[in-house]
Amino acid sequence: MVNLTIDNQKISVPEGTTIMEAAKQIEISIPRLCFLKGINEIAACRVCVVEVEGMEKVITSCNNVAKEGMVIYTNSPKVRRARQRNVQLLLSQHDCKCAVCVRSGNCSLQKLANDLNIIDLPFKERYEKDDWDQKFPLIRDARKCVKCMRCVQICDKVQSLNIWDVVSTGSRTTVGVQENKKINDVNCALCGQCITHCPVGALRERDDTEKVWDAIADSKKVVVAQVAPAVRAAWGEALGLSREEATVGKIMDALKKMGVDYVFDTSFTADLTIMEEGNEFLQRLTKGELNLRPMFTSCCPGWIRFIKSQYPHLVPQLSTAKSPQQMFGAVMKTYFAESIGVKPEDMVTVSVMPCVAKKGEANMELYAGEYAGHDVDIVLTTRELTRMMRSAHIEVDTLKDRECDPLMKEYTGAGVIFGATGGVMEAALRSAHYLLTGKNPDPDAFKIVRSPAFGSGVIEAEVQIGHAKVRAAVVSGLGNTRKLIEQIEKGQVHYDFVEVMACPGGCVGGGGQPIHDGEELAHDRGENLYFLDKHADLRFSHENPDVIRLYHDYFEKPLSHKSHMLLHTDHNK
Ligand code: HC0
Ligand code: SF4
Repeated sequence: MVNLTIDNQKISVPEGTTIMEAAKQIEISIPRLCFLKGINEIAACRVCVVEVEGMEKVITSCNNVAKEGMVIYTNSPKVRRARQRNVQLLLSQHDCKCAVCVRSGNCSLQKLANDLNIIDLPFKERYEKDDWDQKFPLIRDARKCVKCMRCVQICDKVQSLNIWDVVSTGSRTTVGVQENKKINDVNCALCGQCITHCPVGALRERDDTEKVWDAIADSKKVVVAQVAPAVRAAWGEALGLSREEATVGKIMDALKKMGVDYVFDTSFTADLTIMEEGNEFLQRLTKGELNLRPMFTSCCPGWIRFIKSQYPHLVPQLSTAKSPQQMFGAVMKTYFAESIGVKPEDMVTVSVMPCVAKKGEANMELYAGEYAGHDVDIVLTTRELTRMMRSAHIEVDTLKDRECDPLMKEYTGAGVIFGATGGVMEAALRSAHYLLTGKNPDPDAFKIVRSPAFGSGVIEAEVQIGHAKVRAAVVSGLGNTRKLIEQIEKGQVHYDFVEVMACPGGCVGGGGQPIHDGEELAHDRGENLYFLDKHADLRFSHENPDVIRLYHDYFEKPLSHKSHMLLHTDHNK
């Protein structure tokens, strides 16, 4: 143990403990900007400086360890002056137009400047400009980058893609796309993890909210929206609502108040996906199509971008099922449009997703049907949804729980858990059990595939369904996925069915969710979805009455010709 004094309090900590950690143990929170535990501990911002008695210069606390006899001050005049100066230097290379920044009110630099009582900038502002493709779903604004390196480290250490890098040298050292390339020319998965870990507004999603307002204002257009499972677990965080208050029914109410004509829950097509993908899996399992094993889930577009660029030879092993988002778009523009007597070209389909890659998925030519253009016309992130609510001056405490519209109103708990890692697998196993044995299992029979700590990596399970043994694996985070695939490729592990989600913890931890600097909330949000499933009236996708009717009235049966035309795709294209 090491004994030291911090702000006049004596403390003993294990050897190797950083000064920042030691201070935390006695409830002293040292300001920081670039620090991300275990991922970015490089003291790039120099905000976490402290004074050590006997040392002339202040030192950073995130990467210096506590030593025997140290006497430390975390808020002395010397520290305050140094910290202020360091933040002023950061501000001088940052375009401080907070009023026109998406992160205003949610920006760590803004908060620091305010907390440190910085009311003037003695340095000349000097920020870079960049020529960025504004149509790309991920937008970088070089003028706002403070070179904290978090994006570089997240993309490298957590997602294993190294899209960002330190470019140029000397005083021109900055962050940019690897090898000074254009973002379109590298293999960004669009997971958005660099956005949710950016402390300022240098990274964001493409704003598509105006397109939705235009569609709503166009009297010739019928606007039909869907809301993804994981959005319900997080939207309230941005508006100060508790988990209990922030129901999905209130999102539906808000969408209607904004002028959306019909509202649906993507959990409905999550159930439909289980019918298609579950049957496809059973076909591969029982027909012994060994060359196509393991079958990989295909609903996460970050994962699809990853497999296509990193392991193209494995693409045939993806399920051919479209994602629930795309299935819903296709069903809206066919079955639903026919039912309400609207031409598909007069319909605008909007999705609200916790994800940035869903914008890329919706834009793909692969998903432009013959009926009326793209399955999904506009994708909003959870953050964009809450911005729209604010700009529509909706008072959240006036929102009521509103059901989805008829025909595709129902959804099951199995559909809701799609939003957490392991959820797709669990939902599929529940229905596979029914399909193989004719009986429902206990709905919690396969909870082994739920991760006890979301984002901790891989979960493996061997489950018995009737006479069949299914070797399942669930993984989230692309770095974890890369490790798992390498093991599969080396023949070290063998699975029949693998669920992959690009974001740690699954969609609940998605790159389009509300941002809480440095705090990982995927676990809590996932628990929320499992709570909703536990209390749902229906917990098996195959029991969704609206899905059953959809097959009866329209698709006939899973994997029918019509299903193949509308609900499946060829990922090889
Ligand atoms: Fe997801 Fe989905 S579960 S990818 O995380 O499968 O974004 O929430 O909407 O499509 O349903 C995201 C969330 C979805 C889709 C569903 C799947
Ligand atoms: Fe890397 Fe994901 Fe950011 Fe793309 S979106 S640069 S893959 S972290």
